[in-house]
Amino acid sequence: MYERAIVRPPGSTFPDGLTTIDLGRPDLAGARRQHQAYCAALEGCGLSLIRLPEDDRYPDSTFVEDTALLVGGRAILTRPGAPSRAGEVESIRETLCALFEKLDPIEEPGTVDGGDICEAGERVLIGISQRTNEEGARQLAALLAEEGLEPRSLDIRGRDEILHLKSGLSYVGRGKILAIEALAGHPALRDFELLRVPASEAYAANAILVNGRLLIPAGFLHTESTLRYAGFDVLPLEMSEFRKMDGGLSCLSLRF
Ligand code: CIR
Repeated sequence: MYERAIVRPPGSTFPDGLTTIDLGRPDLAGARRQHQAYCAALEGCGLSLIRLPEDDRYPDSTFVEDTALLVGGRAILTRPGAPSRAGEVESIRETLCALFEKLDPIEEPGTVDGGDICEAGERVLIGISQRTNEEGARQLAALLAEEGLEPRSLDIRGRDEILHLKSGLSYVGRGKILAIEALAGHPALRDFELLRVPASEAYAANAILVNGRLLIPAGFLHTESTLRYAGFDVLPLEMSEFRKMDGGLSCLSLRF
């Protein structure tokens, strides 16, 4: 069960952030409304929120997930792979220092984006991507092993359709992984039961399980009905403005 989450609303520079997707410029007011609804949904799932102030120095800083991994009572500070996002870790460090006794950094030349880390019970899937390099994955795996977790890596560098590992899969509890077809056969996903997301709904592969409710992006009806049929308590949320910036539901919070 999660008790808390760290969030940061999109600042006024949000539309200037990084993106690889051709869906147009995001509407800032719309993004802020969607962020408020996202926060309300987390609160509705019983979380109390730590709301960081907007940080206009970093257009992508609303995607707090990429800056840290909170696991086993410790915080691992990442080292984001995109140069424009490097300063975001400093921007959240003080908050994490106040919350966690142990802070471990990923060190140069390693790079890791939190979006490439998928916690899946006793296992942790690590995507080696355009943002997370092999050295970063190696350092992260060593820290996770100290916590008794089993790291498994997946090289997604050839998969241009996804920015991060979790753009293409999510752990949804009870041994189940929601994944796009392109990842579904990967050997690292052995022992998991797979729920497949069709290519036309690939964005819906990023979902978050929060205290028994499964938050999914709204508008992906096939995936939504598959999940409902499988017995999930599904809560769809509008994410259109974050999608334009390659962001999904998991990216918008650090839950612990
Ligand atoms: C970026 O390119 O870094 C941001 N525009 C999107 C980051 C999304 N984060 C995530 O998937 N964890």
